[in-house]
Amino acid sequence: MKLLVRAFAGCLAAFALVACNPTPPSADSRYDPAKMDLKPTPAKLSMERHKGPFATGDSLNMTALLKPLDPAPVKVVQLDTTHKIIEIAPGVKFSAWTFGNQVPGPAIRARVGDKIRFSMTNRSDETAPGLAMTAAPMMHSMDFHAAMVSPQDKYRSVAPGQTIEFEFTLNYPGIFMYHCGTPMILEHIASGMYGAVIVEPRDGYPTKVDREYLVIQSEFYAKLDGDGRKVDGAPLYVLDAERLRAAQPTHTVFNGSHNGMVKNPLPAKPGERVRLFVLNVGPSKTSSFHVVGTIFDRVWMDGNPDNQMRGMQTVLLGSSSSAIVEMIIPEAGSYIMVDHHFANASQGAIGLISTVDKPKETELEHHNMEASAVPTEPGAAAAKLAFESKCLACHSVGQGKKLGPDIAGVTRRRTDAWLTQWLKSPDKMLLTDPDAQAMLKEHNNIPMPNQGLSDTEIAQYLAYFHWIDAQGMPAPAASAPAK
Ligand code: HEC
Ligand SMILES: [Cu+2]
Repeated sequence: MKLLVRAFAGCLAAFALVACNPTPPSADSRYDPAKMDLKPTPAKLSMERHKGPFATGDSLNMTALLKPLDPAPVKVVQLDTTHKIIEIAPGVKFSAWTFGNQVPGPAIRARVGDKIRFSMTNRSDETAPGLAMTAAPMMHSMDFHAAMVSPQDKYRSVAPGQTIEFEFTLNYPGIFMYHCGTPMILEHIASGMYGAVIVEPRDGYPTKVDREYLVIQSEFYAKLDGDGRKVDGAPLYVLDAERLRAAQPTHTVFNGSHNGMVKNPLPAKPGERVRLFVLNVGPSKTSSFHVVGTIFDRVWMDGNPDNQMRGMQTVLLGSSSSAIVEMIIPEAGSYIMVDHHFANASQGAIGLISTVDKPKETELEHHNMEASAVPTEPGAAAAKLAFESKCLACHSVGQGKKLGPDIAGVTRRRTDAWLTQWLKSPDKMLLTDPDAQAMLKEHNNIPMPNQGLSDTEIAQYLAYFHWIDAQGMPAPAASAPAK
């Protein structure tokens, strides 16, 4: 009986909900296919190449700082493909393929109902200033997730020197990825060919904010060039196809650079409401996007306010997923954007929203600093990359103690033989070596896990450590006793 009554009451409540909150007709009509443009005109291909700038259009945004919406109902956008060297981390000069000559490519900002009139010349065969022929000219294409068009017509691959033009109307609001879709797609994306289209709802967003920024997460898979080529004296890095297929990035970054926006934080003032447009490009990793020190008041999945969640700590973004997150900056401070998959954050997916211009680096516990140059000796350079992906979670270079000691000065306090022993089997050393035991005690009895390193890798780490200590970095205050 009791059950019956309860069921009946539930029914009433459900009925009341439906009765009081009918879906407004306007909500339906926003998604009415009859009102969408599903008949784009065919793409045009020509041999007339664009000259001059690689990206033009009033709706384009080149940095994290977003311009307000350009009101023109037709957005004319030119994004050409180039091959150029970009710096993904201090000293890591990577042979990239781009849209609009930057990685990520420029972001298009528009609104539902706008038309995008797009054109692209494949300029991968050019050697303009700033471009380098480290990658052969090749086919490229453009795939807009914001469009509803035939992929075979609009997203076809175009040869070096060819220009493709097509138009489409924005039917849905959101933050949409664009990328090159030429096989191997994975290689084209990992080489830098991606960007974002921000599509506002027809009537704009339902909230007002003080700041708007774009944050794009992506992975790089870099290795030293097999031919030992150099750029301005620094070693050239190229795509590591093996790591790419194994989904083992060397760098995971925001807006194309390691620790992007740490040195130049996104400004905000206490009490302000900040809207971040976050896109995870991947190509192969998920982002657990979080901002240390505040809570996402609103999260609009895929950037559409109809997909709203409130009071979120973290937003989970698969490859090519996005979200608009809005938060209040409560008090003065530096609020740390991270991928809370900390293995990704330790590869450089870190940035700041800060109430001060230049926050002190030592105040940023989540910040993984590193030496600003790169060793020229290939073994040491390989170890630096490996160190950044495997060791930075527990060690810093010149930024003080983390779980383990600061590595700066380690070759002055230990002999090479001792370090070799340690890296080969820290577990055994902790059983037998008094200096290792003292170090363990100093580090809250947290033993360093055996890293399973080969003899070659160990020799490379030693070369890297010697290189660090040759840079003249001051030894940190709290370090292990000298040996
Ligand atoms: C999970 C945390 C962790 C990781 C990952 C880690 N270490 Fe350590 N490391 C430690 C700790 C903790 C110590 C201090 C000794 C102890 O407590 O076992 C240490 C000590 C060391 C030392 C000795 C430092 C000194 O001052 O004598 C070296 C060298 C070192 N680690 C290198 C590395 C390298 C290279 C890697 C990556 C391949 C690495 N560690 C990865 C935690 C870690
Ligand atoms: Cu491409």
